[in-house]
Order: sequence, then structure tokens, then C-alpha cells
Amino acid sequence: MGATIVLGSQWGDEGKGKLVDILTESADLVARAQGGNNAGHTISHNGKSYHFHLLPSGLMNPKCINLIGTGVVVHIPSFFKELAELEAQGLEKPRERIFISDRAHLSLNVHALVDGLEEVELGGNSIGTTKRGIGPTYSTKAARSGIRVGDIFHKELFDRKIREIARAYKLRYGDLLTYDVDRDIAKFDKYREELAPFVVDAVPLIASAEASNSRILIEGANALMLDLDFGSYPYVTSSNTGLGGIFTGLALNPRKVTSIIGVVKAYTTRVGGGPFPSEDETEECGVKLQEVGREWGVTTGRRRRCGWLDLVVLKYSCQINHYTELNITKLDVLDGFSKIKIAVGYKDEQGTDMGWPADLSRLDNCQVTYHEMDGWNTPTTEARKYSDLPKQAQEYVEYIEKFTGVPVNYIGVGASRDAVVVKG
Ligand code: 2SA
Ligand code: GDP
Ligand code: MG
Repeated sequence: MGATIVLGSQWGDEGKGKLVDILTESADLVARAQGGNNAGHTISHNGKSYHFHLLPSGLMNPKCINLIGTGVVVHIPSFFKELAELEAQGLEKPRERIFISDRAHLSLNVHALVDGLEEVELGGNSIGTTKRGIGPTYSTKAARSGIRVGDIFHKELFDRKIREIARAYKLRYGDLLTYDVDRDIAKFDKYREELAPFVVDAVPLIASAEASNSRILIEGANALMLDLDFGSYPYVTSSNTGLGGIFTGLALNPRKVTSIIGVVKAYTTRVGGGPFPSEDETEECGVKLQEVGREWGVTTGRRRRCGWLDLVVLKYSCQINHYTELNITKLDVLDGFSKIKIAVGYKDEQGTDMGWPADLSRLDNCQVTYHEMDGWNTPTTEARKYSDLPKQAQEYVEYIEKFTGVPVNYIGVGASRDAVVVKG
């Protein structure tokens, strides 16, 4: 009983969706606390791939209730589109098992358009956002002019607010912004009725789940290095993707938390701009990781930048998210490397060791120190027990445990649900 929290420990796409899918088997409620339809999880089951963007991956379990929590920003057209896609793929009655907090903020089409315009304005310094409107929606929320999901049901208020948002953006962007507010208002007139059964007050929902000792699973979206406060700012998303965001986004009782699982890809990837000290663009490493690991985005299809595992990043991530256990994913992607490197330190221009800095310019001339290990050169995808893993793979896992001081309890060796070694 209690709550398990799954968080991305690097720059996202670590394979959180697969772990959530596995843990969902023993959960009653799966909730998302932050982010929006920028998240992208692929879940492989019975030879089929299911893609999740805004909806919680807990929908995979027909017995599980799912909540889009207060801290999430919700794009209503995407909500319905994703539901329809999952239904078409044969998921059992997802409409009966999904709820949205009435306090969650609406992400509007105009936010996505503005996201694109902001990126253009940044030119060479663009963030490389998903252009889903995440940043502008959270900005509107912080500026206290946002529209909450519950506001949709007060037509007069909703129409006034959406017009105010459109007017303010029009003043800012003029003819660059081609947004038809009347068309959106008409669309929401249609959504109003269809949406009503999904909208709830999430505070009593969580409170009653806690009171009845339901097993609660929280699905983090994105990852710590994209956290608005602790990530590689400004190359971050606009929500708190770290542990703190779970509590602001869900009103979860922290005393109910029994486990905080950090999901760690066995190497590092990043989508979009911003620093990435262990990035490798060579054929024999970065390009190979990208190809073998099929590293392209679930939401936008963008190629992910790749490099060796960075334990400076992971250690920093542990200090903020206080993981009680780790899930190493995609270990199998390293199967064909005869030598494997791990970034274990950064030295500044004076040769002094530094951790992950707040001032990103300090990374410009830093030297990354690597620890080199022998690879295992053997397929691991059939391994199901820790003892099935080759000795060198075990050494790799144990090196990570020792460096971080956090036990590794799950090791992913393939995309499908059963391709996991439970070590703990
Ligand atoms: P945004 O759109 O404002 O949240 O973008 C800001 C930064 O956050 C990064 N970001 C992501 N990085 C990896 N994966 C993400 N989700 C999708 C996926 C991405 C996709 O799972 O594949 O399909 O491209 C995600 N969402 C946001 C983004 O790259 C910016 O660096
Ligand atoms: P998330 O955003 O953290 O949920 O991760 P994504 O779904 O965006 O990306 C992870 C990708 O890796 C997906 O295509 C998964 O199916 C796949 N995946 C997850 N775990 C493993 C693993 O252990 N091995 C391999 N080869 N693929 C995995
Ligand atoms: Mg993803």
C-alpha cells in the first residue's frame, strides 16, 4: 500500500512508460502530476506499440483508475485524439477509467502557436521545444490569466478568458499570430458536454484513495534535467519534473510515499538544445546508440542526441529526487560495444572537480573524465534473473550503485513488458 513515484533521472525518454506499465499491474490509481502532451511514452505489449503523450500509462491495466492531476496542462483536442487512438488499438474502455482535475490548466491551440513564435524569436538559442504550447501555458498560469478545466463549464467566463488571452497575444505578435478565437470557442461549445464526465475535484479523489489504502502510482513526465528549477535552465521544460512537482501537482500525502524510483537509461540522450557534456557524435558511439536504441521522439519524431552514461548528472539527480531505488533501462542497447565509458567527473579550466553547475557557461570548457569498462558483447535480451547477466554487465550495474549509493532494483533488457531483470 502507499504511493510509488516513478521519475526520469536524466533528460527524458529513459523508459518510464515501460516501468509504469509493469508497476500498473499492482496499482489501483495511476496519476500524472505535471507536464502535458509533450510527454511521450512508448509501451510495447504483445507485439503492439502503444503511444502515450498526455494520458497516464496506467490505462494499460483495465482495472486501474487514471488521473490527470492539477499540475498537468491539458490540451483537450489531444486528450480526445489520444483516447480515440488507444480505443482503436483495443485498449479496454479507457473512457471509464480516466479523470481530469478541474484545477488543471488548459493548454490552448494559441499556446502552441505562440510556442512556435517564441522559438523563432530565440533563433540560434532556441530551446528545441516540442511546440505543444507547454511553456506559454505555464506562463499564462503563472501570470494568473490561465483557464482551468473547470472553467469550461461556465461558458461566459470561459469565452471572456479565452478572448482575453487571444487579445493579449495578438497585441504582442500582431500578424505573425494567425489564431481564430471564435473557431476555438465553437469547438469548446462541443467539447463541453463530452468532457463533463471526466472532470473531477482531484483533492477528495486522492484523499479517498489514500484513506482506503489504494495502491497509488505516480508517473513522472519528462525528467529531472528538464526541471524548471533544477534542470539545465533555460533548456528545460516549464514544469517541475522533479520530486517537488509531484506534491504541488497532486496534493499527495508525502508520508504515504513508500518508494521513489529513478529511471536511468544505461547511456544518455537529450532532445532539443542545451548542454550535454557526455554527448558523442561519432559513428562508433553516438550514432550507434541512436540506431540500436531507436532514439527518436515519440511525440515529434525528432532524433535524440546520444552519449555515454553521465554519473555527474545522475548523482545530481539523486540529490534532488532522493531516489530509494533505480531502474536501469536499455542495458541491451550496450550489448554490442566492446568498451563502454561512463562520465564520472567534470574538471573546470583550473582542473578542479565540479558537479553539475547552475551557471551553464562553466560547462563550455570543462573536461569530462571517463571511467572505461569492458563491454560484454553478448545479447542480454533473454536475461530474466540477475545471474543471467554477463559478469561485465553486472559490474556496470554495480558501478552505478556504488557511485550513487542507490540500489538498482530493475534492469531493462528489451522494450517488451517481460524484458526486465528484477534484482532487488
Ligand atoms: P517543451 O515542449 O516546452 O516541454 O520543451 C522544452 C524542453 O523539454 C524537452 N522535452 C522533451 N525531451 C525529451 N522527450 C520529450 N518528450 C517526447 C518524447 C519528445 C518528442 O518522449 O519523445 O517526441 O520529441 C520531451 N518533452 C519536452 C524538449 O526537447 C526541450 O528541450
Ligand atoms: P519515457 O518517455 O521515459 O517513457 O520513454 P520513451 O517511451 O519516450 O522512450 C523509451 C523507449 O525505449 C521506448 O520506445 C520503449 O519501448 C523503449 N524501451 C524501454 N525500456 C527498454 C529496454 O530496456 N530496452 C530497449 N531496447 N528498449 C526499451
Ligand atoms: Mg518519452
